[in-house]
Amino acid sequence: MEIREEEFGKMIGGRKRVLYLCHKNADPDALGAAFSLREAFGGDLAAVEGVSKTGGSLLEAIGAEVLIDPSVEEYDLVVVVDTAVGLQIGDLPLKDYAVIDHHQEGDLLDGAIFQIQRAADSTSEIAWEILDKSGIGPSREAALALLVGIITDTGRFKHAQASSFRTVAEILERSDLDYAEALEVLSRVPTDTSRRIALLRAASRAEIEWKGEWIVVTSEVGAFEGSAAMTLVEIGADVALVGGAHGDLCRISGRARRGAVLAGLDLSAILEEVGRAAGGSGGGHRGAAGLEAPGTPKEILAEVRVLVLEALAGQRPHGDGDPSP
Ligand SMILES: [Mn+2]
Repeated sequence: MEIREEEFGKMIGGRKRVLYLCHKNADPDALGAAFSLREAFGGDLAAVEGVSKTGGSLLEAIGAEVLIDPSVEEYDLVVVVDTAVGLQIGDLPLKDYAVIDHHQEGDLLDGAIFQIQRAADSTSEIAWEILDKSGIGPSREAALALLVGIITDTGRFKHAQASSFRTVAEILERSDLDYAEALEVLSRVPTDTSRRIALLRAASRAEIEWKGEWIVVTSEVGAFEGSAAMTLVEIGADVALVGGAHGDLCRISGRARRGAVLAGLDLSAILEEVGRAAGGSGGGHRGAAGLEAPGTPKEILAEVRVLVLEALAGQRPHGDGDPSP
C-alpha cells in the first residue's frame, strides 16, 4: 500500500521494535534517510553486509553506530531503506516490512505492508519530507546525514532536479549547518588506490562500439563497477556498461549520458529484464542502473549491449543542455 509522507508516523506507531535496514554496501543516501527516520521515530539502524567508504565517513561524522546483518526476526517491523530489490538486502526473509525508496519498481513492493516509493533524486529527500510533514525538526547530525545523502545521490547536483535544491535549502535554513560541513565529510573519504586502479583498468579494457552517433562502451573490472561506468561516461561514452565477477555472481553497472536518456534509453528496464532472465535481479534509474545475476560478465554485458543499441537505434542524441521532455 502506497502511503503519503504524513502517514508514516501513524503506520509505525503501534510497532514496538522497528529496524531501519539499509541495502548492501550502504551509501550516505541510505544511511542518511535511515538514520534520520530512526532518530525521529525510534528503532535500530542496520545495513546488510556493510557500508560503503563514503557511508563510513558519514557515520564517523555523525557518531552513529550501525548494526551489520542483525536478526531481522527480532523486529516487529523492518523498514527497508533506499532499495526495493530483494537481492540488495541479501534476499532476507522478511515478515512485516515497509519500503522507503526512490528507485523504479522492485520485487519487495508486492509484499510490503506499506511503502513510499517515488522518483525523487534521493531517499534522503523523501525522509526529509516525512520529518517535515510529521512536524519533527531533525538534530544537527540527522540534518548533516540527509544533506550528505542528497549531495552524493545527485552526483553533487549533476543530476539534481529543483526539488533537491529546495530540500537542501530547507535543511540549511532549519539547521545551523553550513553547506561546507557536508562537503567536509565527503573530502574525508580516503582516496583508495584500488579504486583508482580499477578505473584505469576499466578505461584500458574498454570495448568501444560506435553506431550512428552513439558510443556504447563495455568493460570489466574486479570492483567499483559503478564508478568505472561513470568514469567512462565522463571521458566520452554515451552509455557505459561495466561488469565484474563476484564469486558465481556477475555484477553489471550501467551509466548513460543525459542525451541518451532523453532519446528514450531506460537502463533500469534493460538491466531488470536481463537480470531477471539470467536468474538474478536488476534495476535503478533510467540513466544509472545495475544488475546482479549468476553468469559471466562477458556474456551478460553482450546481452545488455544489444538491448542498449536497439533502444538507441534510429535515435539522435539530444544536446546535454536540452530541457527534460
Ligand atoms: Mn539512493
